[in-house]
Amino acid sequence: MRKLALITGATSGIGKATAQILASNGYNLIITGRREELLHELSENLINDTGAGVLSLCFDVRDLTQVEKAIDSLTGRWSDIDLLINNAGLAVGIEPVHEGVIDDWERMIDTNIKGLLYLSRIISPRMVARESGHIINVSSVAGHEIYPNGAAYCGTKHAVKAITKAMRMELVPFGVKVSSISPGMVDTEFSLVRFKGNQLRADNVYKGLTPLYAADIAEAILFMVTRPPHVNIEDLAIMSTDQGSTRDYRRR
Ligand code: NDP
Ligand code: 8X3
Repeated sequence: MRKLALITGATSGIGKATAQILASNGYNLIITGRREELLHELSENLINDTGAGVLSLCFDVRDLTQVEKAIDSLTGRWSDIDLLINNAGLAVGIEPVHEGVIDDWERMIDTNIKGLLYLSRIISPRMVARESGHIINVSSVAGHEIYPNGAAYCGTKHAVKAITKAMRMELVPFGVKVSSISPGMVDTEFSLVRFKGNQLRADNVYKGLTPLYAADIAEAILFMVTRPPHVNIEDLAIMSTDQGSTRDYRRR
């Protein structure tokens, strides 16, 4: 029988690639994001290409009412989620704290931290009741390292690391796995969002090096979810060969 995964932020990048690989490897999916037309397009493609059952839910993870309404609407075969992937997230802005844009900070904190907590709060009780399930939080190298002009974003990903560890301790008694994955630079819409639509600045991030691609992270997530029941990957850190740290790159 196919397992059921819910992926936040499946309209693009890592979330979309993860949806594709999980649908091809025996999962039914609930895909979520704010861009409804992209969800529909992905849903149709996944159903046609893989035969997976796919349901799309359009909501903003920052809005608790929307999150509750969406998850409460799940019934029957869509209600018992085996795998929650808290992937929706963003960096926005690249200013030092003394020039920081408060709205940018609020977007990052509300999405990367509060959204992840909302989804986990609403979905984990059913996992606890069934004494099975797996939650994977998409963290970052920015949850392990810090860099100037990244105070708020690095802060959110350090928070994801702390939340993941605490959640793991809390859910161990119920046989629910909690993991995180911590990628370095991945070529997605991430930089376009960080630079507020400035394509040139976004392209420069990946110039002269080979970054990770979303499919690389999706493959790692597939590895994490296909470990035997007694194995839980605590955190999987993954960098491109051309990246040494958040500040060291090999560019040619
Ligand atoms: P993308 O910008 O390509 O994808 C981000 C996804 O998050 C989109 O599907 C977007 O969907 C969704 N999203 C953003 N805000 C919200 C919101 N408020 N409500 C619901 N969905 C939201 O970036 P990535 O794929 O790279 O990012 C995915 C995760 O990976 C993030 O948590 C990011 O921090 C992390 N990460 C990325 C790295 C990178 O270098 N790319 C490196 C390390 C970690 P929509 O716009 O439709 O709502
Ligand atoms: C994204 C990677 O180095 O831009 O999480 O913070 S980095």
